[in-house]
Amino acid sequence: MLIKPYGDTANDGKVEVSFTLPMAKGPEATEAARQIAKKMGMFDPNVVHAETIGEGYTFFVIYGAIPHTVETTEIKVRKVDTPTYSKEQVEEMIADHFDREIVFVGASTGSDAHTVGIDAIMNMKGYAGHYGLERYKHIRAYNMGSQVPNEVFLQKAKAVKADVLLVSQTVTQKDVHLRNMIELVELLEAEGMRDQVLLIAGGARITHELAKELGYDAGFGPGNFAEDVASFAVLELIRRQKNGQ
Ligand code: B12
Repeated sequence: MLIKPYGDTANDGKVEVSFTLPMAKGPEATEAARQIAKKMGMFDPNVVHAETIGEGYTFFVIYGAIPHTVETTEIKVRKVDTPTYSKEQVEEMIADHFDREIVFVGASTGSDAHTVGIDAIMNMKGYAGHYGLERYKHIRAYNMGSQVPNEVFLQKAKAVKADVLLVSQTVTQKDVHLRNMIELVELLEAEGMRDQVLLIAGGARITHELAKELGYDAGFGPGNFAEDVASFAVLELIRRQKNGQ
């Protein structure tokens, strides 16, 4: 099915975009914003909001329409395809298949200072009504916080015999965090540990596809919670156990 964005009526192509221009607020800045919107492919762009956000800078919101469509039947997304179980179901699966705790070690690694994502997944109190891994029975969860060098992360993983490594990365300037993620895979391989752990990435710009490309077992972006990660990890560990891996 061919679809277009929807505003007032189906397939009218209406979209809203926002950006900042390095110009003081005024008629010329508004016209500059309109011209940028037109160059982006919008027709009938309407500057619906302009606000000074510092000397010589104006923030704009533009409403307009675009001609582009997408064919939904042709969309293919590489995604984690395991089901999500509740905390209690995950706990039961661990109890049924393992006679020990499953050990998770997580951190925001490298120079990354964003902690809220990894805390959302791991912290006892959880996030948005979803308890974190620290609260799960039969799971031992170590949250190392942020700006953890890959070497230190690896040492901890070794010391506590981690089953699952959780890497939180907010992919920022010049893709420095992608290089950091790859470096961890290389370190694990050099230590002969890559096959012994489940390596899972997450963060604002992380997709399953990107994580797989970088050599991880899975990737989880916004909208995922502890039970999504725990379900994937425990099902995968059970699968590997069955295959003698
Ligand atoms: C708070 C914040 C900060 C705080 C962080 C404080 C802290 N203690 O965490 C501070 C001020 C330090 C900061 C700094 C910077 N930030 Co900042 N920050 C944010 C902000 C506003 C919110 C991020 C957040 O907490 N989200 C809430 C959590 C819950 O969401 P989440 O991280 O996506 O996590 C979810 C999933 O992704 C997933 N998940 C996350 N991690 C993991 C890990 C695993 C293993 C799994 C399974 C799942 C998972 O689960 C979570 C729950 O669903 C965002 C903008 C925004 N509104 O998103 C920018 C943002 C992330 N920051 C950004 C930038 C650029 C920076 C700086 C580089 C800015 C600068 N020039 O200095 C620095 C980098 C500092 C550093 N060394 O890392 C950009 C990143 C752009 C990009 N390309 O991705 C953003 C998007 C802002 C923007 N629009 O430009 N930031």
